[in-house]
Amino acid sequence: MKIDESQSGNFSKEGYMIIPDFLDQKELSLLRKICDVKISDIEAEMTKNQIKEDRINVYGKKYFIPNVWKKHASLEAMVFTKKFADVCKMTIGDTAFIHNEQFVVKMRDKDTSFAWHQDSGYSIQGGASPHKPYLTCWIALDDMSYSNGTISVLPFSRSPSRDLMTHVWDDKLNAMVGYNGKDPGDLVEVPAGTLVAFSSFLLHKSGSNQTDNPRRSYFIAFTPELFPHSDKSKGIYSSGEPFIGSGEIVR
Ligand SMILES: O=C(O)CCC(=O)C(=O)O
Repeated sequence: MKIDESQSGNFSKEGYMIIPDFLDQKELSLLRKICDVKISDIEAEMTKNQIKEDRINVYGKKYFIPNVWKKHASLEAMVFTKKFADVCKMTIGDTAFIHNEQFVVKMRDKDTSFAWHQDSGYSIQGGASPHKPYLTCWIALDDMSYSNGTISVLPFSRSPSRDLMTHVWDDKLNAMVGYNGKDPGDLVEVPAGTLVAFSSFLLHKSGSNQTDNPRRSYFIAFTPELFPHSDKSKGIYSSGEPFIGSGEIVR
């Protein structure tokens, strides 16, 4: 994996950077395998309980699978590595905590798109207090294209703001919406193993999967500070495990 200055420059200027071949074949296979086992477990549980929907999971259509690294030593070992630390250092600095983590899986379905949003917009909706931007690492586990619902980004230079923006809940879209402008954004069509590292203040969206293959991504976010809920009595909003301190991996 190589991160050069133009990539980190793009992060500070435009809010994101793309790192090809971030995962090697072994890491890619590991993540795909863990993801597929989790999908089978969720489907088996839903079948047992005779339900088609469980929170935001919809049987055969979309799955959000959080906090997996905590249960898989091999995944934890893959996350707590120099390359994730390097990405954090180049983007949010020498201190980083895990903010959240999940697999996002979309099967063929027209309702698997996400409207324009900043990840921090969802954090605020979820009860977080205003915070410094954190880093989202979105990793393609399958080749990503328009057809299978890849993400699009709206670079900072074309965005109405580089700061936290007001999001509005849209009942029809069943989503938070942070941008209604005309810019279609830049489609991110990348091969499996690519990392798209972006600021939680970067507007992005994603399409629906119109293919017959699952579209899997792995998402892990790192925050430079532990920020609280806006209701302070609820404590820290982030997942919160220390990742790097003074530039060094904490464990
Ligand atoms: O389609 C995806 O994987 C991206 C979803 C997304 O935008 C998000 O989880 O913030």
